[in-house]
Amino acid sequence: MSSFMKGILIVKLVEARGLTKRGRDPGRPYCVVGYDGTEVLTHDADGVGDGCVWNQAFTFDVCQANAELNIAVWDRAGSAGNEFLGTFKIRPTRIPNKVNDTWFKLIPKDWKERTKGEIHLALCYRLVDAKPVTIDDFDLLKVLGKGSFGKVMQVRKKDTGRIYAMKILVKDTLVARDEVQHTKAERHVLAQCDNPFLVSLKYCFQTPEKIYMVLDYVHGGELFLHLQKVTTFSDERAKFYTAELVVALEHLHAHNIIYRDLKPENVLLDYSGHIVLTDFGLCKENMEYDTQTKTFCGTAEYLAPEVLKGQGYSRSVDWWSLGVLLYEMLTGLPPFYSENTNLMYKKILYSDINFPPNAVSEVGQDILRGFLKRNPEERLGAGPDDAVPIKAHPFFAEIDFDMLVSKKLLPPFKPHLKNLEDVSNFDPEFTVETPKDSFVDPTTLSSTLQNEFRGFSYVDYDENALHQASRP
Ligand code: ISQ
Repeated sequence: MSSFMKGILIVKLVEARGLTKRGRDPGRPYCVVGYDGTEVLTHDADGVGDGCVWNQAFTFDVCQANAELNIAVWDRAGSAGNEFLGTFKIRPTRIPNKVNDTWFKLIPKDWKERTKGEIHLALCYRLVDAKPVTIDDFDLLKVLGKGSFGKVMQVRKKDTGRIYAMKILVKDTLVARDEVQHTKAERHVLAQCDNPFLVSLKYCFQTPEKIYMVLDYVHGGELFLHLQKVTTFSDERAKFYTAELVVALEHLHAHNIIYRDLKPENVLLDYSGHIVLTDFGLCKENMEYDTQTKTFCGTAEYLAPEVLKGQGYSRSVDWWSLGVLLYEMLTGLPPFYSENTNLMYKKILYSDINFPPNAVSEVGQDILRGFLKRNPEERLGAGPDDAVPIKAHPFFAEIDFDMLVSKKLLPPFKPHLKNLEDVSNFDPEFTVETPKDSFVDPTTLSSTLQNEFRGFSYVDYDENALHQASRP
């Protein structure tokens, strides 16, 4: 993550050979190319068999050392309009201007599958001028969401054409709502964490009036919207999302961070249907497993009883919220839901968990009773081993967590998208708006308060020195 431009990676998908699925040539193979959280698509290949050609190049912003390039090949003419043909991952070298022209063998996502074929790629890393990134480097495309803090927009970086989500926060509002600490926490958490299921921060910069965070654009929209469409998810689908969330929360906890705001609105689906956790504004940093905090925050339906009571709480509050979310995915409503907030609080504190008939399997009920233990010390995941006993619960018996962490399990659902700028998975209430970086009166923030925002624009001095050194 940076406030400076560093380099670009040019990836050319040239051609494929030997692609087969169940003994036949695929009809319309295309590739999903992912680099450091950004995903793009090739067009369908010209020709089939060994004459399968794309000759299509993409440019990615390089913001992070050592990011992975993921290629997944699909057949649009395959079963259900989308058949998986194979994948591979590499970490492109960063030797400036060296073209790496190689064939890569496709591997399956699942040991039971058979994949065949190779993909011809040409890769080249280039340094770019180390000039600071500003709002002028982006075209504003759509509004994706709005809150009291500011808004999130879909943007296109003008030089590389890559699509990102930009969160714009107004400093005055952050100060007035006492949100400066939360925003700082978000900035630090995003900069610290590198996990496939956590949104990644690409650039961060500021003006005297605003903070700008440029994040991965997550195409599939909120899990909430997908759940609303179908009311409940199948056991398999709910299990898959819960397992990916276990890995995301485990990663935050390993960095001594409590997430505290797990709810379907903060869980997005990426292009392929994997989960991406966003919105780290409520994260509490520096929390060892037995450290307690007292701040009252989070969303009513998902609040753990100890938070409601104003008692100290620890990272096991996240396992409670995950239990609420899993219950909601399986039954359509949170376990203690009421339209009356006071009644809902009472239910969270005192009611038994009830399961609608036939909605939840025996093992499902068992793991939910573990997550929803009122005594935080008895809760599943409460001990120093954190997620270890959760992953070992029979509910997750079919999940291979090693495969899951490396995103090798095929998601049970793939969001529908017309193209990579498609915002149909976001709320039309926002996306119909004309996007603009609205004018804010030149701020009257005192220099002491401005100082509070000092850490936001991050300069990687080593990288900077590299750019300077490489100039003629
Ligand atoms: C990324 N993509 C789409 C929407 C988002 C909202 C908040 C944070 C990140 C996002």
